[in-house]
Amino acid sequence: NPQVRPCRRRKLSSCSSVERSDSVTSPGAGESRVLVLNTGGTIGMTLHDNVLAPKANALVQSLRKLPILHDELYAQQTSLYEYYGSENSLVLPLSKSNKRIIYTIMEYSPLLDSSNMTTDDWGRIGKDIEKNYQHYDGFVILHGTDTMAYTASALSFMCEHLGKPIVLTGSQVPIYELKNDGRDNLLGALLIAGQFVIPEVCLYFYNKLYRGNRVTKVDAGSFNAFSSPNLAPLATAEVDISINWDTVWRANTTAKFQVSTELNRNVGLLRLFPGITSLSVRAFLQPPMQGVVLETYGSGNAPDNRPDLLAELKAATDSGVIIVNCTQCLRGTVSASYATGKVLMDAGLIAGGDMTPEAALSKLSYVLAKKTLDLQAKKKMMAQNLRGEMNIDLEGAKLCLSNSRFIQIIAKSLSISCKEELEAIRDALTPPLTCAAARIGDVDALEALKEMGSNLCLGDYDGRTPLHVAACEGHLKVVQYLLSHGASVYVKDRYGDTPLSNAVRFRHKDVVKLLRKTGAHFSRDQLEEAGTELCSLAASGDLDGLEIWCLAGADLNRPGYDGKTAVEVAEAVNKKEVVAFLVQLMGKKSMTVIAD
Ligand code: ASN
Repeated sequence: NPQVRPCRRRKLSSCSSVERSDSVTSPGAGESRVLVLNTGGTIGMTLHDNVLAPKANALVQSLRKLPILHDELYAQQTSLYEYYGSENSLVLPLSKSNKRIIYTIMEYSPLLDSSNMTTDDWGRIGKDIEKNYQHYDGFVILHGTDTMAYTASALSFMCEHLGKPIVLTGSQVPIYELKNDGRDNLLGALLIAGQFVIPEVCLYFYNKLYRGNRVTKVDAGSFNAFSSPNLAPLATAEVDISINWDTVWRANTTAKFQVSTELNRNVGLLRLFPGITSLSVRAFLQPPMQGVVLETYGSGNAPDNRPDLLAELKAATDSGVIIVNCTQCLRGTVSASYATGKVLMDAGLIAGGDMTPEAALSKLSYVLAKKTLDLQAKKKMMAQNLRGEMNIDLEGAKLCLSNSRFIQIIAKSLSISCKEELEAIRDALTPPLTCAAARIGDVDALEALKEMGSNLCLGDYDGRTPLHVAACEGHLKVVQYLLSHGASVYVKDRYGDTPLSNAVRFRHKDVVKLLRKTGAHFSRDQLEEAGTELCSLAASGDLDGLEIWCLAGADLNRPGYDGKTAVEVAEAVNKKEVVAFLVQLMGKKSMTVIAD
């Protein structure tokens, strides 16, 4: 019952100035919500009989006592526990950018050492994110380091049309020990997931944020345990958090987020070594095997003087097994530059580019499970860059300074020569130009700016992106264009507004519909406050306003501040046409829910 839920905002504003401490957020400062899925790993382990094993129901209690990871005073003053109905919600101290990150920990049972994880565990994580997607701004997954690169890769493929950050992290030393890396890793992951709309499955470790499907564990003992050999980090968190927005992958879609938990288990990794017998290769490739990552030498080479071996590989690809060629080297890509590499292409292998074996394996598992695709389509998909897991020619897909003639000309006239200054000019000029184009509905201008290398997702000094502007103006075509070029429906401007709230405010129904289709939604607080807004629209007979709020996802039965619903208010003021309209809207809505 929404009536009995304590209202945190009212409580906060009713604090006297004496009660208020510096740690209480100033009015208008944003709050964001992060869901932490604790799956296990060293971060929450303790010693039992001299070996480390996960300890259940201990993490939240221990975090509560750490001031850098929980602000108890703020929690008390804002009735945090009552509001979220659980003791598992914690709040970080105010961030540098004046943000409060409230995080809720969902602990798995049993907690696992990641060496014990299977594809079923990936499915569970995926489902939990899907279930809670609308309620949180970002997600952190606490996970053991041993198989974190596999889980991160798998989730990157399973999460289709992702629009919010998912950050995996863990530690090499338990958080309960005096000197550990768990606190820093958790804090960094929360700050990123709660403050930046990076629509990727990422891995955060030792001050760096990596694309999840690019990492591999390279050190069993050091805090610096992961490497992303073929892609620079997406962000570094040192004195400040600095995001490399040019590298961030974008979904380019108007489709809603969904998680595909279907995975094919008949996949495997086979590493070539000098003298490998054709017998063991044949045994490995036997049914039910359907997909194999062959880890080859150097730039994708195998012996070209071993017809026995090549015949086994060819027989397998002829019978429908997909074999992907990845290099054993930590860094670099496969290419058919040697005769010893070309023979593998002739045997029907697919070039895996610079994919890590972890990424190639989980991609195979994801692609092979696609029931609607035939073998040819699956092979084609394996060769495509689905989530930034392999390098392709990035022209046009990435902001590229060398392409940006317009910005270069300006830089030249200002006598600017170094890369950093050039980038600063580009970042300063891009948002006003793209926002101006969005304001007048000029898709061609946006296209031209994009061709020149401009990132259409950057926000201006108020954090307003071209999508916010187009949503205000009701330019449906521009909204469509921006969404299919990577714009995010979840970005909030400095006032906390999303493109959806802008489109509702200016009543652009078609834009609201398209944003909703893409997965945009109001926050929990906005939905709770919608009751009062609906009542006032009902009282003034504003049918148009009621319809747009309904399209935007408001619950027409939600009561206003005095406990009355919009229908009751309309009845009280004798607005029969409003009552009829609301009843009709509610009927339509329940029908679409059934159809969905
Ligand atoms: N064995 C542990 C795990 O993967 C290692 C760690 O988390 N550092 O769960």
